[in-house]
Amino acid sequence: MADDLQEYLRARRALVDQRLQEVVRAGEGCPPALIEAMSYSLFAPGKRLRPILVILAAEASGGSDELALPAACAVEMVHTYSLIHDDLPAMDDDDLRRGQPTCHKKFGEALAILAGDALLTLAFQVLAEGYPPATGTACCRELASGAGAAGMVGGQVEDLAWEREQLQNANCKMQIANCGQLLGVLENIHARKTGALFRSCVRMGVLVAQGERPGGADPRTLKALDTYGRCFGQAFQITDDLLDVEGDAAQAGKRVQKDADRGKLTYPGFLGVAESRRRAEQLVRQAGEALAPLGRAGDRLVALAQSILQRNH
Ligand code: GRG
Repeated sequence: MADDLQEYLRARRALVDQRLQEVVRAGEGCPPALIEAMSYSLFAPGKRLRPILVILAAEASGGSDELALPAACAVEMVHTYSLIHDDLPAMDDDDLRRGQPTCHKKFGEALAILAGDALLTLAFQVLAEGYPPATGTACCRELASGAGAAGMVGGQVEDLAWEREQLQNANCKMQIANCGQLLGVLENIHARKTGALFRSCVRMGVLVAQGERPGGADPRTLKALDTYGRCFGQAFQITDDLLDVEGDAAQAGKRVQKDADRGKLTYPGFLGVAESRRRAEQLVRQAGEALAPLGRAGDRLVALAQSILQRNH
C-alpha cells in the first residue's frame, strides 16, 4: 500500500497543479505582478495534502477525482492565502516557507497581503463556477465556515492572543495548568486554526460526490468523514509541532525550533515528545476506525492518515 499511495499522491498532485495553473491563468484583467505573487506561493513545493483529502473523500463517497478538482483547488488556494498572511511580520514573521523566501520577503508586504486576498476570493469563484448550484452553494458554505471566523481565522486570533499573553505574563501558563485547562485550550485553538480546514476538505469531498442526490449527501458518510477529518487534523498538528522540535529546516522548508522561543502552546511543550507521538498514533487509529462504515472505499484515506506519522516536512 505504501508504494501504491506514493504513486497515487504523485499523480493527484500533478492533476491539482495542472488545474491550479489553468485557474490562475484565467484571471483576465489581473495585474501581472499580482499573478506572479499568487503563483510564487501557490506553486512553491507544498504537499497538497488538503486537495488530496478532498479528492480521496470524493472517491470514497462514490465520486471521481475530476469532480473533486474545483473544490480541491479552492481549498489549496485558501490554505496558501493563510500561509502568506501567517508569515507576515504582524503575525508569525517568517522568512522561509515551502523552501523559499516568504511572499512578503520576495514581493513586499502590500503585494503579499493582496496576493493572499486574491487567492481567498478566487477560491469561492472557482467553487461557484465549478459545480451546479446546490453543490456549489453547499461547498461555499462549508469552505467559508472552515476557513472563517469560527474556523481557521478564529483559531489564528486565539493563537496570537495566547502567544501575546504568554510573553506578557510568564505565569499565565502555570495558572491555567493548575486549573487543569491547558490541554483543552491547546486542543480548542488547533481544532480551529488547523483542524477546521481539514474537516472542510473531507466534507466537501462528500458534498461534490453526493450533493446533487435527492435529499443531498448521506449523513452517515458525512459523519464518518467528519470524524476522520477531526482526528486527522489533530494528528497532523501534533506531528507539525513535533517537526518544530525534532525537524530540520532544510527538509521542512520552514524555520524550526521557533515555537518554544515564542511561548507558543504546543503538544510537545505541554505533553512531552513521547506522549505527543503516542497521542498522534492514537488519533490516526481513531481516524481509521471512523471510516469502518465505508469498507474498502476508505483504504487510501486510512493509508494517508498513517503516512503523516512518518512525515519529515
Ligand atoms: C492567517 C487566517 C490565517 C490563518 C493562519 C494555517 C495557519 C493559520 C497558519 C500556518 C501556521 C502553521 C505552521 C500552522 C500549523 C499547521 C499548518 C497549517 C502547517 C502548514 O501546512 P502543510 O504542512 O503545508 O500542509 P504545505 O506547505 O505542505 O501545504
